[in-house]
Amino acid sequence: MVHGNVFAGYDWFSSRRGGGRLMSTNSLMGVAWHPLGPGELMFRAMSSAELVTVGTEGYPLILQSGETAFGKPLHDRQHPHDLVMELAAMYVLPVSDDVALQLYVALAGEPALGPTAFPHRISAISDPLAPLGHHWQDSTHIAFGVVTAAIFTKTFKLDASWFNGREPDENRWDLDLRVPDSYSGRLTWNPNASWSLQASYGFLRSPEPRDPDVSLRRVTASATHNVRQGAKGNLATTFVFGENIPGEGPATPAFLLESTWSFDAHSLFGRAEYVRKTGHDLVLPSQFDTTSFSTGMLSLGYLRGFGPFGSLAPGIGVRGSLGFVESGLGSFYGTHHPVGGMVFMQVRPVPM
Ligand SMILES: [Cu+2]
Repeated sequence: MVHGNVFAGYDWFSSRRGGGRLMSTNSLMGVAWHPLGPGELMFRAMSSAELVTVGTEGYPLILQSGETAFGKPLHDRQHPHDLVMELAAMYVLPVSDDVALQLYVALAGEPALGPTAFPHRISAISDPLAPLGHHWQDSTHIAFGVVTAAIFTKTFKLDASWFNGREPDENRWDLDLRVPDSYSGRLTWNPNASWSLQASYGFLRSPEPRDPDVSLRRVTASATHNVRQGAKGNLATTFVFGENIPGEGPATPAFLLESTWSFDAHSLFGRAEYVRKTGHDLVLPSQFDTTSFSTGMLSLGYLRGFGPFGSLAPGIGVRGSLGFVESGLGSFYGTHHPVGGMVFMQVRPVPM
């Protein structure tokens, strides 16, 4: 199976910390599987060209935080994803009609922590930009060194990981392997065909290279709802809560609600977020390092699809956003309501 999603367009945000540029967010994924012994062996690979099409400095996304560029922490920009997003093998072994075991080993891949990461979510499939809570909710989706063991039934899954909790560095073409030093556990419940819920906990040792002595605990919970509407319609919605509890400084929560509604050639999508970020996260002067601030963003977009042409479904879209910056932060942004806009093209495979 091959899957991918490519966006290209002009991305712009207002305010002192904003900016605009042409960029492309993208990913390509391949999965192959084969019976082996009493179970099934699967290989997964996922790659992104963002190291070239976004570049080291990231793309403008006001209030965003996380990872580094040119030796400095990034702020108000979203980092590119690594060339190798996933390189993993997985073995699934049924032990009865209802229960199976799973072992996942990845040079690059995701541990059992957080919801389905945003590049894989149907509720975000038409949105070219990352959520502000990425580093509170699903940023571990690229970890360099992961071992996960799982037991699952038709409705429940319990998985636990031992992994490298260090964020990817700014050299996006290599694998930043280290001895695994972090762990996580997750319980997922799919009560019926429409709902998927998970809760997870992780301990990330030394996630940020600029603060090697600071470790982080992360708690997440999420709910995803998906419903088909007629032959060509679909409504997918995700709610995510994530909280970072660092060894030093205040704990900060992040809430996200996003939805994509597709009908015939049209898609409407939206995202609402509230995240508390510290002065350290937003790279303010050091006296604000342990002060946390309320930030938020409302985004709405529309995508018009064309074709399909063979197995590819191109489209043209627009996206607008309105940010919320609390009063203590206003002087750094020069506004309490930064706005953003994007016009873009998308190419993805036709839905199965
Ligand atoms: Cu990411």
